Amino acid sequence: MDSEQRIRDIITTCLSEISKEGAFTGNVPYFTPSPPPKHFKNPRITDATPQNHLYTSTLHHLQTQSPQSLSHATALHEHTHETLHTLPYNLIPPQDRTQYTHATILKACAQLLCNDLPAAFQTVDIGLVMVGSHPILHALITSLEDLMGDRDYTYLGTQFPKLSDPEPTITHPAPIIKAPSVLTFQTYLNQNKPILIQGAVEWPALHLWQNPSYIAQQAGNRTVPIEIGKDYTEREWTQGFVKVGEWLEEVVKGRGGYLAQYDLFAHVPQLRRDILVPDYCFVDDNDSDDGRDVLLHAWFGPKGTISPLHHDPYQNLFAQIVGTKFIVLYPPDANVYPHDTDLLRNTSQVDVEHVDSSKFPGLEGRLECVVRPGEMLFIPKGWWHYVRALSTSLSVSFWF
Ligand SMILES: O=C(O)CCC(=O)C(=O)O
Repeated sequence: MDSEQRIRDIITTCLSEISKEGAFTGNVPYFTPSPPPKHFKNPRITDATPQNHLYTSTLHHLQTQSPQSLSHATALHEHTHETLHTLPYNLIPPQDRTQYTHATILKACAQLLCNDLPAAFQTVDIGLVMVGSHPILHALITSLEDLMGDRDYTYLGTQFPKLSDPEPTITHPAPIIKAPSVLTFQTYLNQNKPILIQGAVEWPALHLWQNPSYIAQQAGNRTVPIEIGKDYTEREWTQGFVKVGEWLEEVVKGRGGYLAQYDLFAHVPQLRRDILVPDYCFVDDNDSDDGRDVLLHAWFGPKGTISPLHHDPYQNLFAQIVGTKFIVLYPPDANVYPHDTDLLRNTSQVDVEHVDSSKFPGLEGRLECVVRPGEMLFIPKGWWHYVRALSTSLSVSFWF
């Protein structure tokens, strides 16, 4: 089949799939937007008329294969994108997310109609970053990847830079254990104590991810969010998007942003095959629901990335795959001088590598370790943790 026919087929399939979900067309429940929360008054949320009109006109232009579909789809996409930003993420009604997803698909179809395959690919990929995961977006990205064909990434080489910062002297070592049974692990979890687990990570990733060109073959074309700047408490810190292949080009030169706290595995399912959720995540935890999900995050970056001392509301198994990281921990009740703004209340003001004890006295309960490939640190819920990459580093955390 020629590529023009394939593009026409992709567009037809997309239009048919989104019409089944009916996010704009009055197929309840999506049509009537739910009222915004009481404290939030934004007329855009309640007035769905412009986007329903834009949807109808975009659809018409796509069905008649008119190039005008692009301007209509772009306007619809912008409209739904703005709606997403009128509320904090957890308050966005599901239908708003679905409308944004459908607008993303329509815009990509219009870009395909204009023969701009790379732009269509980018539109769908950023859509996936915004909404997490959606079956039509995944299917579309797979079809577009097939159309784009393979790229050769061998120029990235087969190894990440070996350069490392010197390892800090460990004065308060975290306890270490070799591949404990799940029952033994349970005793640490019950005591709410961190433990460095050796020999428990035996996944394909431990071998495959040492090679940057392998990662690029799986994900080189994909767009992911990236953090730029020293750490998230600094004024000049910002976020952006980058293609994994371009980001790897920087990382193999020892620089680049931090692909941090991102579910790369929902975004690029090929990489998910290289890792396993540890059995330890399923031990009995009185605090959690039985049917809980384990949240996976990638933390991929060059030497020198820093996550300042902070805590999270989850148990965490933090697995190191490539390179080394220096981690400092303090217990949940330690006096760590959190910031007093809402946004940074879970983050300490203390620079734990240069503690100024005249400014921040009484800091107690410190533990430290260096995590190496194949090791996994258990960070119990509420424990404060600081993380600095001593070399190029790829880690995966499992929050449960
Ligand atoms: O590796 C990092 O930079 C931070 C990891 C972290 O904070 C976490 O897993 O919760």
